[in-house]
Amino acid sequence: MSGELVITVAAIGAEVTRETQPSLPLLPEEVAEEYARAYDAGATVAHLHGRRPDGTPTQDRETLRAYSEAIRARCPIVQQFSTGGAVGMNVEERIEALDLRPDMATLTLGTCNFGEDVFENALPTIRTILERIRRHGIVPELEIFDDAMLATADVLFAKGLLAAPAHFDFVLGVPGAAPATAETLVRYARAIPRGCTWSVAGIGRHQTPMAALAIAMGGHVRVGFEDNVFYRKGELAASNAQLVERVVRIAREVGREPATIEEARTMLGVGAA
Ligand code: KMH
Ligand code: ZN
Repeated sequence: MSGELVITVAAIGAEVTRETQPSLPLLPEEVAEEYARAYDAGATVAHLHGRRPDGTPTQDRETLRAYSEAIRARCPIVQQFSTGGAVGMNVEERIEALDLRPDMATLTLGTCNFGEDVFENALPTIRTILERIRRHGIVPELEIFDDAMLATADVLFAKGLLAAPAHFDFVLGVPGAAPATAETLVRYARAIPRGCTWSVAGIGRHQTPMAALAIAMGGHVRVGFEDNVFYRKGELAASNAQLVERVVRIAREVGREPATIEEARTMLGVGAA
């Protein structure tokens, strides 16, 4: 079975509320505690969204700075800023914190339905985000929500705007985008350019089955409250760390170990903490 497993934890998101998940971290010290516990459990990448103290989503620089510094004081987890933010944010708001030079930033390669909403990533938006990512020397993570985004990836690789090795994240099970099925995951894993790595983020009840498939296939995994607030049907997850711990148990049962922070940084092409 192939190599060490990189586990990304998406502990915050833009849509989950304290009403649906009372343990959702909002303040910098809560966020740092949540990511430090997830790191101790085996996660090596922190996918980060900003929230105001009242829970309102924001990608504002000072919020992300406070989160980033608080996390860094607790653990050397790879820090990955969202540039997706929340539906309806304008592109400048989505990328204003990138001048803090996080290790990584997401780049969604197209527009898709997102439940009742539309997650807008027209080509000019993609180009603007990619230009800012490159300007600051940040490693992109390419977010794929449906088939058309893979076609856009092909175009960007062909034009030399993206190059292997790159890391993809398949976000599967968003209502209105690609379904979280084994068929989709196998097809997507085969479709990306040679030399690239991938992870899967299964939404809601799909989180654990998608993680198990990815582990068996040699891919990597994202879990966390952003994508799923339950531990099992009818039972809320107690913490993001609890979700990471389950992934680590599944991985060890099939002969994979969670990556060390050095292994994760090397695989993703990010420098030392
Ligand atoms: N909140 C979603 C609309 C990302 O972080 O890059 C977009 C999102 C993607 O979460
Ligand atoms: Zn996100």
